[in-house]
Amino acid sequence: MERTFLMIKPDGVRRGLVGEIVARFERKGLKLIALDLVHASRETVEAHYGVHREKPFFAGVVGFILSGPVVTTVWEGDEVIAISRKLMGATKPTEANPGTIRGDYSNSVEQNLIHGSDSVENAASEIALWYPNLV
Ligand code: D4T
Repeated sequence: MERTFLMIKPDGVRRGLVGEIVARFERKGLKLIALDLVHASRETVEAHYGVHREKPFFAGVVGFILSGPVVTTVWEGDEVIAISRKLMGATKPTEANPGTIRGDYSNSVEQNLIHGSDSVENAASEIALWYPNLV
């Protein structure tokens, strides 16, 4: 059974979209196994976006994630990584289809409401980073 790490970013919390976003994954039939509202530490967020350390948007995205509380979650299900990325929609606002979370609610590449693991390897390392005690 596959697992993924999904995080509702500060814009989603500020805009009151937590329930709406969580509901979409629940209705799809994915199983929620962890959920927390947290003020993340800089150390954790920099590690989370570590692969983007050299990118021009690195400081901006880290600062944005630190700008308010986030909702961290872990989900389980067959093909949960690919399914949840479909429900999220593309990163670029011009490519996020209507009916997806980003397509329906975001017009910003940075303030795009949600993060989701994009591979089995990244899901494992992100779950280990945010939920070191989850077995
Ligand atoms: P995350 O990792 O947040 O789920 O986003 P994606 O997987 O959809 O997109 P990504 O890895 O390409 O980008 C990581 C993160 O950086 C922000 N970002 C991205 C940004 O602020 N400016 C940019 O130009 C890009 C490409 C948004 C997501």
